Amino acid sequence: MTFDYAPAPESRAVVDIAPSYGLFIDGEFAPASDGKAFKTVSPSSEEALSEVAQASAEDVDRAVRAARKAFEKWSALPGAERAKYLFRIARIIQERSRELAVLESLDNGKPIRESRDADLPLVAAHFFYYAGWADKLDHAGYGPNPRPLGVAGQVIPWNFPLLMLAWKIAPALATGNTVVLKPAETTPLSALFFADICRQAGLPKGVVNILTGDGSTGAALVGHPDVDKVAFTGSTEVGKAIARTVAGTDKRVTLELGGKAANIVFDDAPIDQAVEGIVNGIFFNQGHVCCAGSRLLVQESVQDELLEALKRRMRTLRVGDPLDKNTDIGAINSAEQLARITALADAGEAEGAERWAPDCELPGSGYWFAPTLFTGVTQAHRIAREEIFGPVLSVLTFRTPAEAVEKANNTPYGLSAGIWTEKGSRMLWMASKLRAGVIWSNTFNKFDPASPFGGYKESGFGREGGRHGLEAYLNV
Ligand code: TAP
Repeated sequence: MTFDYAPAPESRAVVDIAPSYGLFIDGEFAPASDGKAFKTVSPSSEEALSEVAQASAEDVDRAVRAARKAFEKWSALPGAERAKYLFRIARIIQERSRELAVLESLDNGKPIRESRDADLPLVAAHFFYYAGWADKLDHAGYGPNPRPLGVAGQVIPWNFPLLMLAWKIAPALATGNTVVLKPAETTPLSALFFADICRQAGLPKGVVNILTGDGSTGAALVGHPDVDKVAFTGSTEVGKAIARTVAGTDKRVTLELGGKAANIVFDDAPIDQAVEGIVNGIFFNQGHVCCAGSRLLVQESVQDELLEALKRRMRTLRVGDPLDKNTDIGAINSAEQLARITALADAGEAEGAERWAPDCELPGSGYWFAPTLFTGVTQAHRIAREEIFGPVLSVLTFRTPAEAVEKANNTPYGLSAGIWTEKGSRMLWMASKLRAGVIWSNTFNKFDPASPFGGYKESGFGREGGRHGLEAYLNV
């Protein structure tokens, strides 16, 4: 199937999606052992893009054995040799980034502007960054001769398919581990294209194995006795189930789970800049972001001014075709996720919060949700407590910094937070009080491969990114 996108001729790009894909095990694509397969659908059109294999427990076993066999040679390679492969992969990703960006937007529903300008550059940067570490592990602060763990079983979600893959695979390979990765059921394609990139880069067979499938494939991978390390990003619910599976085994585990971040605006904040940060915080990637600024905490004295400016800005947001470069908000990833967002937004209204959304026409087919704002939200409301993982913002107010801290921390999660103020001393004081792994000030959703990312409380444990991200894959 050939997709031609872009309204402007200069941005024309093409991606070829095969009608079907096998599992990528030991350097080869092969059908599932029991022949099972499922369709992956474009959320913006509901059209099937391709059919991918559904890995069985037997396939998981085959992939883990391939990774185990490859581990012997891969872990014995000098770091500088492993680095060459990672640099090569990073460069191929850059060369193929337009193709990959279109693919990601088709399979996930995210706007091409985001996949092109955010996801893909960050994916390449992650591989470049960890390539640089591969021959310097002795200097990472973990003492001489840190050793790889072995075979890493990695399970990732659908919100940033290729970026989550990069966060998992780049540090694992740099440190000498081999991997078996399962992408989310609704977004398998970019991981399969990545498998092709591994072949293009001449990566030795079995170092990277990609198993498409559903939760049962993930569960089989996590529970496989020969997996040494489990790395998971996804919901807190599944994260807890995985923690139970690995409890009492010698597997190492890192979990990156949900969030309910507070974006806190003080009365001295530059309002226009804060509005941009709020919009980016909750509407970037349709709000399918674990660190989304889904609770806006605004100081009471500027509430009216801020909300007026925010609504004005929200009226300019364009919802629609992910492949249109003018689109700000793309499609919701699946019918299931749309139903979840709809149910929580309805609960907000039923519990007495006031719902507002700009007039915007939504496309006829596909899964869509208008950018939505709730005011009059109390801490008891479900929309203030539960992760919505969609373009829905809950607005709460505060009077004093202490009250802001108390409300921001009043959540079982602790992944991220944002602070908008002119006062440096207040930024630092707030940052010391907020129980969140990542805190942005006068910006939001800023990522850098050199910076560790991870949560407090039910947002999980372990860090990805930066020097800290190496530790998750090393015996130190
Ligand atoms: P999940 O339903 O947890 O799915 C994540 C992955 O786990 C998918 O590949 C899924 O397969 C698989 N899975 C499902 N059940 C499993 C089981 N019993 N054992 C092992 N694997 C299993 O989450 P999601 O809906 O894809 O993603 C949304 C959630 O991820 C949100 O809560 C969000 O906050 C969180 N998230 C967190 C972060 C970080 S960095 N903290 C980043 C992104 C997303 P299927 O696709 O077949 O269900």
